[in-house]
Amino acid sequence: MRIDVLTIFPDYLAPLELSLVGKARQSGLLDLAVHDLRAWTTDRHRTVDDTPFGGGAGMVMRPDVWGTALDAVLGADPADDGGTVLLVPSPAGEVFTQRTAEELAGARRLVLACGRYEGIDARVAEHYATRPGVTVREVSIGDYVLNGGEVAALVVVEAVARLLPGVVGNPESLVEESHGAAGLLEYPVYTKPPAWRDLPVPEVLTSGHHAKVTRWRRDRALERTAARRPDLLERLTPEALDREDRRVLAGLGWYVGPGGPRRAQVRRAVPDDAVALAALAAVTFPLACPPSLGSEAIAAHVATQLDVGSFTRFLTDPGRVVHVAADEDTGALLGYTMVVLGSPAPGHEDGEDVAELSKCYVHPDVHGGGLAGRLVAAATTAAAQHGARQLWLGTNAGNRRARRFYERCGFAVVGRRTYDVGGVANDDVVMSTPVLAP
Ligand code: JDH
Repeated sequence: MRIDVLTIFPDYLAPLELSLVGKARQSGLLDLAVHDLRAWTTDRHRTVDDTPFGGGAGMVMRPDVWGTALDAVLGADPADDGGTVLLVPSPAGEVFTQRTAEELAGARRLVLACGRYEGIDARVAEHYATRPGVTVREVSIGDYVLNGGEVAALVVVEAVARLLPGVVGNPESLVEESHGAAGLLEYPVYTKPPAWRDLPVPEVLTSGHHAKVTRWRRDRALERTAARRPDLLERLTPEALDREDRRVLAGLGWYVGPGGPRRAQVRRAVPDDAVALAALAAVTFPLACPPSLGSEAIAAHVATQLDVGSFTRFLTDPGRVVHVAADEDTGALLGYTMVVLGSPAPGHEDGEDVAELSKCYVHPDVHGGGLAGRLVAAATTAAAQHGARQLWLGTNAGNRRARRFYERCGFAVVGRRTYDVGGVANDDVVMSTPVLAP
């Protein structure tokens, strides 16, 4: 690849002679030249700038000087086959990303025009965009203000050069880069000594347990990304996230919807939630029923027990605690739980310290997204705060997925009961968990 950089501060580009880029240059993979823009000035003062038309502060770089310089540099190309990209660093450019670097690594030739002052007369980019074989890209290396394009040129050249075949000493590091934890920030890294200033290396890394190391690194990458780059997390697809990923994300306040990870809030329901709760219940309840149960029985239950009036009563009953999981941005309800205080398990005597988890449902679109665990945790905490020491629930005997989920939440099967749905008796298992005092 051939790279030409034009600047009024050629010394600024000296670092390009060093390290990786220098190596690529020596090996002939990269042919780099830095040019002093003032070489193409014709006046005694070697002027490159002038006052802006339309007024305003500062100076603007003259298009005539840039035109002469770029014509000379572009024209000196013996193999002009169209693979030339003219890069103009600008605070108003498209953001330069790894994707941009990958695209530019495919070009035969890059020409970087480094402006100063308030930038380069806009006609320069406009003019060269019409030149056959030249693609103009105005790029910004980030949302901060620099004094000129030189530092951006250094960034662009280093990011592109290391992608050229043979430039990076260890090509495995490039493979790992693109196929590693794609879309997540890197996990933290450690080396010797194993203890430094009272800080040990995380034990798992010295355990020799490869699978555990891989999982630990993935968890740390997820944590970092959630904390520092939630925008990256939001761009992941659901398929990119396994069960353990979802568990970790749930603990960080995220759930995985059909469009990927999103922030979810778990909160106490308010009376205003009644309409949305009834709508959610009408979707979730039928899916939790055994196939043997007729649709009329289900419809009857939904219409009489899960209607807006019922939820309004639940939400104003001091003996019930309803929690909802809601999308943090849209407010859409994703799931809910209801705890009935002072409700003894079937076949057990009254107890003020026994509560029933009478409902726990999550919208099918977000099943396996980690919300149910958070809802049960919120319900359990609320039960404890209301004096419960035992929380029980009934779940359909045929619903093994639900039973396994409650087991993971700390519930154990303690008995059976029959449960009426629309006049049809159903076999439930009864599960219970001790609740720790708050
Ligand atoms: C090229 C000159 C200096 C500074 C106007 C813009 C208020 C215009 N990521 C990046 N930041 N800055 C550059 C960059 C800066 C440059 C040139 C690149 C040529 N300058 C300059 C400020 C303005 N300013 C911001 N607004 C909020 C007005 C030019 C860059 C890159 N790449």
